[in-house]
Parts: sequence; structure tokens; C-alpha cells
Amino acid sequence: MATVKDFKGDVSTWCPGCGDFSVMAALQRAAVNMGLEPHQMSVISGIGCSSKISEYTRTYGFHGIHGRSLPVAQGAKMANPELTVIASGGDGDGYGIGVGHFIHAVRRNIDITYLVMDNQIYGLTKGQTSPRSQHDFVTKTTAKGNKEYPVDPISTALSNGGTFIAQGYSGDVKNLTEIIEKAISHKGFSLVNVFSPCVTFNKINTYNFFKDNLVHIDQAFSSRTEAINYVKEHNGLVTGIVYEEEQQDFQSQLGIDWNMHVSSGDMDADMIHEIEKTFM
Ligand SMILES: Cc1ncc(C[n+]2csc(CCOP(=O)(O)OP(=O)(O)O)c2C)c(N)n1
Ligand code: SF4
Repeated sequence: MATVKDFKGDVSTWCPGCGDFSVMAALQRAAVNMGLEPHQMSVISGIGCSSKISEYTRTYGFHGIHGRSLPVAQGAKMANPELTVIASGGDGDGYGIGVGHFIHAVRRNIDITYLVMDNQIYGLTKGQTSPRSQHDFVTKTTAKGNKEYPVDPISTALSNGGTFIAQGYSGDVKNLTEIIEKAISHKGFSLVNVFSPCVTFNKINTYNFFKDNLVHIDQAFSSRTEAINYVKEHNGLVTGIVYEEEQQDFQSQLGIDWNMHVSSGDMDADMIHEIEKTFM
């Protein structure tokens, strides 16, 4: 049986204290607790400090282009439904350039887990505002304060039909590990947004800020409206599983034996020819 050591990949270049260390530790611990082996899992990311997680975790993986982890991850799951697929990256990656893919992945409900390391800033490019930066936040690109309001990923996922929506915090690895295990076990698209402080460029949303402001949800809401209202009332500063609903995932609805046709390579020339005729 695999141990956490088996899931460790390249040595990281993250700054000491970066919240992303804990997110990665929670993911690797969750995989071990669930009895997964590195070859049964794939970690697929975009671009950003956080997106380096696919290099630092020893599983199958793909470090793709900015904002494109979700299409690649969904493709991987379609090709091999037996694989545990984790899409991951930063708030800039997922809710900026990648936000279109995010909404469509939510409503498509393919059985993958989307782990977003939300530091409310662009870390890799050295401290510009991100779509999650709070209003009036001063950075080198917003010297007079950010005049936009942040994207709300939890309410967005709730209002677009998300079937597993949770939020974690890098300062509570135990709780985050449990959330990730439940997200992976959920059959359908799971969003786990994680407050993961950037200790170098975000001096406002720090570990102390989250320690003082986060409210924990013990019991997931059964009503989307109640969940949205609660999240709004608390300015998004909640942790725990916000909402979970059983719903047939995308591949099960199609009723196709994906394993037979795609991952085992059981497509003969005639089948490929038929597909070509339809699309070309
Ligand atoms: C198409 C494209 N546009 C812009 C960039 C520059 N870029 C690289 S990472 C990044 C944002 C990183 O922020 P985030 O996703 O929040 O990750 P973090 O580094 O904060 O973990 C940007 C804008 C890029 N690589 N590709
Ligand atoms: S710049 Fe920020 S997000 Fe990037 S590694 Fe350093 S602390 Fe982490």
C-alpha cells in the first residue's frame, strides 16, 4: 500500500510558508487514506505557483497552459474513467482566464475533483490583482485599490448546478484532507476552493486574517438558496462542505462503456472511420 512518500514528486520552489504546501500535503494524505496508488491518479494543472502541484505530486499528470486544466482533466477522465482525476491550480488560473471552463465543468458534472488554491492574488507573476482579490486591495497593478468586486466561486458553482461544493483552508490540513477525500468519493464534479495564503505578495489575506474570520459549516445545506444566502452573509468566508447532491454524472448518463471503447483501445478502423465521417 502506498504511503505519502510515494506521492512526493519534484522538490518544490514554493516560498517557505506558502499555503500551497498544506494543500498538497492534504491531497497526498487523502490519496493514501483512500488506498489509492500513484498510478491510479492524475493531477492536471494550468499555470501559476499553485499549478506546479502536478510536478510536485508523483502521479500521472499534465502541467498545461494557463486556465486550461479543466478541459484536459475532463478529457483524461473520459478516456479513462477508472482514473482518479484531480484538476488543480490557482484562483487566477481558474476564475480568470479559465472561468468559462469552470462554469461548463460544473454543469457538465464529469466525475473529477477541482482543487483551487485561492490566494486572492497572482503569485507567479509577482503580485497583481486576481479575480478573487478583495475590493480596494492595493497591489502594483491597482495602486489606488482594486475597484472590481471578487468572483464568488461557491455561489457560482451553487447557481450553476454544482453537485459537490466545498471550501477549505491551508491552516487546517486535517479538515482539508477530509474534504478532499469526500470530494474524490463524490460521483460527479467536485469543487474544493481552498484559502491558501501567498505569504510573499498578499499581506491582507494572511493566516491570521483567516483564523479570525472563517466560519465552519458542520452540516452541508440541502437547499441551494439557503447555501448561497449563508455564504453571502459571511462574505464567502466559510469552510466545510457547503452543498452535496447525488446526481448521475455525465458519463453514466450516456450509458456508454467508456472503458471498453476508449481506454482499452478497443476501437477498430471501422469505428474510427464512422466518427471521421460525422465530424469531417
Ligand atoms: C495566456 C496567458 N496569460 C497570462 C499568463 C501569465 N500568467 C502566468 S501565471 C498567471 C496568474 C497566476 O495566478 P494564479 O492562477 O492565481 O496562481 P498563483 O501563482 O497565485 O498560485 C498569469 C496571469 C500566461 N502564462 N498565459
Ligand atoms: S509567490 Fe506566493 S503563491 Fe507563489 S510560492 Fe510564493 S507564497 Fe506561494
